[in-house]
Amino acid sequence: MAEHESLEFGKADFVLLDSVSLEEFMANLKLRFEKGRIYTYIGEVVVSVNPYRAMNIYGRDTIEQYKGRELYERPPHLFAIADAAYKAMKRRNKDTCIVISGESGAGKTEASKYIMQYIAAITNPGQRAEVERVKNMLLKSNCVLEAFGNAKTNRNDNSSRFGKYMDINFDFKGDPIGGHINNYLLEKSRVIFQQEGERSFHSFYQVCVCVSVSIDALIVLLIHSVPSFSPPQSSINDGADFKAVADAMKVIGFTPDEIQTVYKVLATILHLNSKVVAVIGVLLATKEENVGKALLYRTVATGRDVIDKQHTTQEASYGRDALAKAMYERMFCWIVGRINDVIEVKNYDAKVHGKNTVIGVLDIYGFEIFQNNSFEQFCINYCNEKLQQLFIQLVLRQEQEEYQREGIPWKHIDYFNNQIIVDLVELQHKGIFSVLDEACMTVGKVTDEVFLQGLNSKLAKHAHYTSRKLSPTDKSLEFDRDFRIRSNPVLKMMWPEGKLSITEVTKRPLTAATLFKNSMIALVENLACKEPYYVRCIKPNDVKSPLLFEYERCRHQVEYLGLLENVRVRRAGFANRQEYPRFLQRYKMISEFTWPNHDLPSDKEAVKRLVQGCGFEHDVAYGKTKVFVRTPRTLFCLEEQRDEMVGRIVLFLQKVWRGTI
Ligand code: AD9
Ligand code: MG
Repeated sequence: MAEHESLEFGKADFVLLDSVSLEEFMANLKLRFEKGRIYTYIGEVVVSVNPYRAMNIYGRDTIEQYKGRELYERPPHLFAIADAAYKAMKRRNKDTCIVISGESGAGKTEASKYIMQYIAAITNPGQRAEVERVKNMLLKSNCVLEAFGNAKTNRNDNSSRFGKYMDINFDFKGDPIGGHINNYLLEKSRVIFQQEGERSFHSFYQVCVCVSVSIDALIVLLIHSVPSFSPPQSSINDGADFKAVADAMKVIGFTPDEIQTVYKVLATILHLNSKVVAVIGVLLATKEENVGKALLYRTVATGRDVIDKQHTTQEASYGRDALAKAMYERMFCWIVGRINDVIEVKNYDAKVHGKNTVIGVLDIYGFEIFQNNSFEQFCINYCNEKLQQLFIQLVLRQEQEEYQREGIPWKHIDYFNNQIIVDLVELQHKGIFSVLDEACMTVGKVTDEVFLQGLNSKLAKHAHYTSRKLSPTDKSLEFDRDFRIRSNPVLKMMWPEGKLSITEVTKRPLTAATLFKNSMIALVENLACKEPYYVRCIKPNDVKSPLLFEYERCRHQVEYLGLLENVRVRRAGFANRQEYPRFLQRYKMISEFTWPNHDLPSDKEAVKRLVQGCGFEHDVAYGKTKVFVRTPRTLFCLEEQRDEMVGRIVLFLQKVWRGTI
């Protein structure tokens, strides 16, 4: 008996549980975790529990076992989902996406890297040099982005502090030819503040521990003269990581000047935090007075003129912090942009090469609650709510709606519709973001109180709103517009704006909240038009232990991820559905009634005859426009028969060509 069918390791698919209850679900999850089986299916969804130890299940031999195989043939694995997404893309020309969700530290980023490694390993059998180059860059980009966008938090030593969506583009052969990265709201407040036990972004520590000759002697000196910057103890090897990142940047194609400038910006930010204006002048090759001006004045519009207005002491220190944050954010976005320059597909001619399809991989920052939560935590958690809503929409609601539309008998299954939470945050005029925008537009002083009053007056009656005190709003947009650097060409790319005109100064920039909301809406729209595959990550405990399965902690995640509802819908439903003409097109060769063409009154009738002939009637339902297949096994049998027939037909044709028939 194959391992995934053995009871010793529990059920490989939650759909196969004897009865669907939370207790049974949890017992199976726990048993599998304890037996080192970290992956379990719900149909095509992979549930993953972070093992917190190195697992010997990602090597070349394992990859070979999953390559080209159907989902149910092997024990559950990320590779099977990656393969399913790849096959859908290659066989059916579909754009697909893999959405990885779960709370902070649950294993999303690791999963996304294994998925990318798998795709890299199974493609380009012809070893084309250009494709190998692209693959190498896509993989190396992770290393660079993690250095600048990840940090140690109390929940995760390598926590993603930005959201990442990466498209991998494939040519008609199914080989990767490029990619594109979208990044979402970097948690830039980390540059100036970290909670007890946490760190700033890895890049700062890497640049600090390194005394490498690869950095200008002057910069090294200046970095080491930063007062009061000693990284907290951690298991992270910043020295080794520094070398890996520097190497990855070189491979991707960052020039020596660009790399040096990145170090300069890091050093500048470190110094900004220590208030040394003169040093910054040297690092950024800008006049000392410019630095002083950027920190002590802001550009405002009076009538038809633009003037520089001096800050109060408090404003100036706020401005300094805002500048440090903005510099880091701009550098980060520039790095992403540079990577995109290199990996983006150029000159692809669809007429010559066929459709260029994509697999998108989404790895966002996980849901988190700290003791003090800033605007960024709010955005991170909103993003998670939005993705949960997409999951509900695609997996649960659409599934049920389709059965109703197609006239298939169906018993409705209740689930929590997350839309109400998403609306609370993003609804025009009434949502939290709108209230925040309004508060920011209030003439005079924008205070927390104005915002809180707005929330209380607009949302008091909302079932999911509780009033509380919130942290200050982010004003960095106002400050970073004022900082203009002219002498360093790389820095100019990070600050492309020239001198601000009157219209630009008076124009109200979109708030960070609105920008984020818009980017999330666009993200969800983009995901919704692709064929989605899901990885649902669970964090077994809060102490990073490979042995501990904290029952309550896991149960909570199973509940809020809606996994039980997922099992119920899946059990009641059908694994696969296809429109009649499409189904016929794929399988018509396996029945004498349909090959090469049928003479029945409709495609639906023809499909019925085909299915009858194969003896699968009990496992199939006929909708108005589609045929529904309940279990994947039936589909595999159809696929096998098809393969066999296609093989025979090819053999026959070869004989005809050779003239032996
Ligand atoms: V966050 O929302 O970015 O804070 P993630 O991304 O969900 O979070 P991450 O993938 O970074 O979590 O995993 C956290 C840590 O768990 C890793 O650094 C590993 O030490 C550990 N981990 C996660 N997945 C695996 C795995 N498949 N095998 C071994 C793992 N260790
Ligand atoms: Mg992560």
